[in-house]
Amino acid sequence: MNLAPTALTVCLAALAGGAQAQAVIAPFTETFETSSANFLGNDFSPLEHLTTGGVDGSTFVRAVVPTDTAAGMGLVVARAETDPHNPANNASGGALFGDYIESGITALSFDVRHDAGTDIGFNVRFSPPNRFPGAFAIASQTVASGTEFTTVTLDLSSLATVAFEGPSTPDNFETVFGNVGNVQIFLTTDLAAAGTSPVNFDFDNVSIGTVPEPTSLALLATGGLLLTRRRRARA
Ligand SMILES: [Ca+2]
Repeated sequence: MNLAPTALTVCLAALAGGAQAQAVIAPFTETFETSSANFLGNDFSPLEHLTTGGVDGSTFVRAVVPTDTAAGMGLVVARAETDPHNPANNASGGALFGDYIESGITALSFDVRHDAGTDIGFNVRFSPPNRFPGAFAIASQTVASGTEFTTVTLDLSSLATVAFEGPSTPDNFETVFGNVGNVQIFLTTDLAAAGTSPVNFDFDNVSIGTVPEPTSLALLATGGLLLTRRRRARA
C-alpha cells in the first residue's frame, strides 16, 4: 500500500508514540497577519507586532536589540519554538515544526531589514523540541542597513549546507531535521560595530519550503522590484 498520509494517519502516529515527530508538514509562510505568532526575542518575550510597513506595506514583527546586551557574535534575535508543556504557545501554531526530511522541506527563508548602520550576517539554528543537538544553516549573504526588506534563504538540503553541534553525520541530520521543534535566528555579526542602539530587526514572511530554482529567484527579484516601485509610486 502506498497511502498518502491523512489527518487520521498523522493522529494515529501521534497516539502510537508521544516522542514521534509530526509525520508531514507543508510549505508554509508566516506573514504575521494578526499577531507576532508566538515569535519570541532573545529574552523570550514576544516580538513587537507592527500593523503596517512590512513587506508590501503589510504587518510584521520587530526585535529591538540594545547593542550593550549583545556583546560578541552568536546573539539570538528571534525564536520560533515549541512549548512541550503547552502546544498553544507553539510559534505559528506549530506549522514550522516537524519532519523536514519526510516532508521534503529543504529551505527556510525570511525577509529582514535592520537599522544597525553596518552589514549584518545571519544564521539559523534548528533543533528538536528538546533543543539538542542543534544544526546551524549559515546564510551566504549579508544584509545592508536600510529601509528595504531583503530575503535571506538558508539551504537545509544536505550535510554539506549545515554545521552541527557534534559530529556531522547522517544520524545527526536525521535527529535534527527529522524532528524540528525550534528555529532560532542568530546574528553572525558583532553588534558592537553598530552605529546605533538599540538596533531594530524587522522580520516578515518566515517560510519553509524548497530551495528556489535560479529562474524562480530571478522572477522573485523582478516581482520584488515591481512591488517596490509600486509602493514608491503610491507614496
Ligand atoms: Ca507581513
